[in-house]
Amino acid sequence: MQLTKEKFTSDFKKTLHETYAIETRDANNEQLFIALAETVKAYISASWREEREARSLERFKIAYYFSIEFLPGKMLKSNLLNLGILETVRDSIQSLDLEFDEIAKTEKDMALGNGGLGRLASCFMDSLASCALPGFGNGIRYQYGLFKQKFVNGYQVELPDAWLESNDAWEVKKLHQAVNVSLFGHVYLKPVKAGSEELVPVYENPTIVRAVPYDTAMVGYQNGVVNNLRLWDVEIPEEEEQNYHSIEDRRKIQDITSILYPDDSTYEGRKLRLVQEYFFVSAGIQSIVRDYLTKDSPLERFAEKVAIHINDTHPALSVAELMRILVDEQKMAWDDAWQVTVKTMSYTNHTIMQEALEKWPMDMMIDVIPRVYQIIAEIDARFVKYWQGKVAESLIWRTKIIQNDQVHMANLAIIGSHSTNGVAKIHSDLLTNVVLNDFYTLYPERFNNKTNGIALRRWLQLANEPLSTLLDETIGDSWRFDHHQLAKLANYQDDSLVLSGLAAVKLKNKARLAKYIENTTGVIVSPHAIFDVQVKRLHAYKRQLLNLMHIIKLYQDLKVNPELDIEPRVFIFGAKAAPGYYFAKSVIKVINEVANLVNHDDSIQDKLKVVFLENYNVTLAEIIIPAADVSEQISLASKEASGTSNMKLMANGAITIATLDGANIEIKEAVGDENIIIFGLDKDEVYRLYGENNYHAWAVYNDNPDVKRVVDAFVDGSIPNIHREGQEIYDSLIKYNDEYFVLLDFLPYIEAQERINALYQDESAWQKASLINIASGGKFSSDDTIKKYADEIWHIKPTTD
Ligand code: 26Q
Repeated sequence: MQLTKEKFTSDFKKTLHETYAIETRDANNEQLFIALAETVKAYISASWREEREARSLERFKIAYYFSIEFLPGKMLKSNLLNLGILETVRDSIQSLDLEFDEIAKTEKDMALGNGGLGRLASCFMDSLASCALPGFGNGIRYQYGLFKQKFVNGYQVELPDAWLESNDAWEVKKLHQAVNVSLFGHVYLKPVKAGSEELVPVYENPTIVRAVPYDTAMVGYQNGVVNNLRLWDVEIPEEEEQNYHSIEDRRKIQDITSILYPDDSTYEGRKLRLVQEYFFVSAGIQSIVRDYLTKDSPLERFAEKVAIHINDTHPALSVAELMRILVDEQKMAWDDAWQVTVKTMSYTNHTIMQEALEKWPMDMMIDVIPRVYQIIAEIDARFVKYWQGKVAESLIWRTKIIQNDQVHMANLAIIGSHSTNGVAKIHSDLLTNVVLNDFYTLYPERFNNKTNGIALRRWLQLANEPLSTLLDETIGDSWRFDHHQLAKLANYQDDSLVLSGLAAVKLKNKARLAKYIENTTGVIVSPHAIFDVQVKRLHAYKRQLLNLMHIIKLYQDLKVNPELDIEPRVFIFGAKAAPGYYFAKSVIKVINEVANLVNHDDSIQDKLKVVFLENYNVTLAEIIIPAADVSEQISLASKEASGTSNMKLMANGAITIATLDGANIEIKEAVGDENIIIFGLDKDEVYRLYGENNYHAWAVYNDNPDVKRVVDAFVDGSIPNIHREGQEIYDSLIKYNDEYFVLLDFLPYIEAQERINALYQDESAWQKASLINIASGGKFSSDDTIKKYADEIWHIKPTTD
């Protein structure tokens, strides 16, 4: 948009007067932020309205991205960047003698997600708008986002994240677009009239709640497009007020949108979670159908105008809910409704971990959503009938939706949609060849891969301004619009000026992180040391433990030989553990205690520092990632579906040390073997080990003194201040036979770390590798990913074409 500094300054002052009746000099940063956000929101709203009108007239096909998590982080800078007014606003604020960055910092992170899956949804929201694609988000407006993490005595403690306390500056409540959602009670079918064959469902004693949408604008990158993220809040409907007398009754309703479940990669079959899933699915689909019905098109053609995407199985009830609305409410014949539903729905799988696959007890479903359960049972019965006689009976029993009184949500999503995709090549291959092979036999045409991507606008332009400026100076600024242009940087791989420029940028980012580390932990680190980063949720399969064991080994080696020739390194961790995940919490505690030990030991001459930063979130990621030299992507091969921090880190010039897992494999293809450090078992070896069933962790431990010395450190008292945690880790490796083959990959990992050390010591070789990584970052832009979803799955087109 066009905006002069003067116009902005006057709009901003006016908002401040109207909101708080104060002058800029009397306002605190929170007030300044709200006024700033309100001013910007007014600019956005104008295009938002125009956009809606234009779209409803032309009736583009729209994709709705249903996700139980969104993780946008802060939105001020990204909105300003995308509106094209970041510099103007910065200038204006500076001229008012205010600190723009300090004001921006007061915005609360919108953390309505756990990790990769939620952040991916938000990168996709940015890319949809930036590619002018009509794609809208649908989710839950949680009162509390993901818990805030604190360390007390080295232990993780969880605190509530009341992000709405100072009100979300960006949302707009749309009361008039509220819908009712029906839960619990009983349902039976009765003939429409006596003697009729046609049956209608009769609901007895349902609990009716009101779903109220809050819309947040998703601004496209300098293209005038504004999409919508619709999050649903729960209220008690006015007409039901008389049924809710006690605070307890009201609380039960409010609970529906109160908290985000803090689990990641595990399935927790809690009733409230099922209620949440149905709540946002039903509200979303009702509002889509209602919109559609205002445009007098027959429902048979619904899928020509609407695509609904199921982000992991959490919104898989969409299949049954759309069937319910079409059949029960719109009186469509079952077979016609089924055709429409399958054409409308598509599904992404984000994990192959068995313990993450959602299965709901039949009884719980009958209790919470009785009519929807009946519909799922009918879908299942028809599925069985359809395949009988066509394929082996055993195959049908393995793929049906309801098995042993449990509803398998992935089965529902696959059977009820026309597309199932994995999130990296290896992951999609494992789905078709192993995990979902039975479904692949039934529906080979439904399976495809869509490798994840990241919003480079946030992860490069916003998070790494020094690098962005250097890129502008070196290759021009076209990369800001077309990420493939980043490849031009490769032409400068032997240009010593560019290489030293990159080194200077990295040093600057590391100095900023060093300051943050000192301010938050008191630990002083040198920006000249290697910054070795592992940031992601804490999970056994991601193997933070392997990283820790390398640190312990370095420490032991330095104690024996303080003159050991290693580059000084700072190991930086950021990770939250699910509150009930004891093993993960023990790993955090032990890392913190190793940090304590190492950071206070003068004898190792600052060659080793360890910091575990509290409360890893989007904002912290924006500080850590640009400062990383080394990116740790060390999951057990086959376990990490894709990973996305791997992409963010390489695009910011970090060298990846990785197993052949997830998107690491595609990063290796993009940067070339010499610009990434690969080690460890590959997926075939892992599967072979599973098949042979003769892995003996104890033997690896016992036969190898290097392994033994490190593992013993968990129990022999050499790490002070740990209690049962050391024993728990020891037992996971030795007593429970090392489920994630940490010991098998340990020595290859040490050797790979030695390659990292040697490469870093060759400064120009390191810089060159770093440059090639940045130049290859464009291949992981979520713009490309989302265009493939648009073309190949949703069949939606840019509105600007
Ligand atoms: C399920 C039931 C009850 C409560 C919570 C959950 C739950 C919540 C979140 C289960 C799983 C998740 C999140 C999964 C996730 O983030 N997966 C990651 O998705 C990324 C984006 O595709 C991939 O890059 C990662 O590899 C994958 O681990």
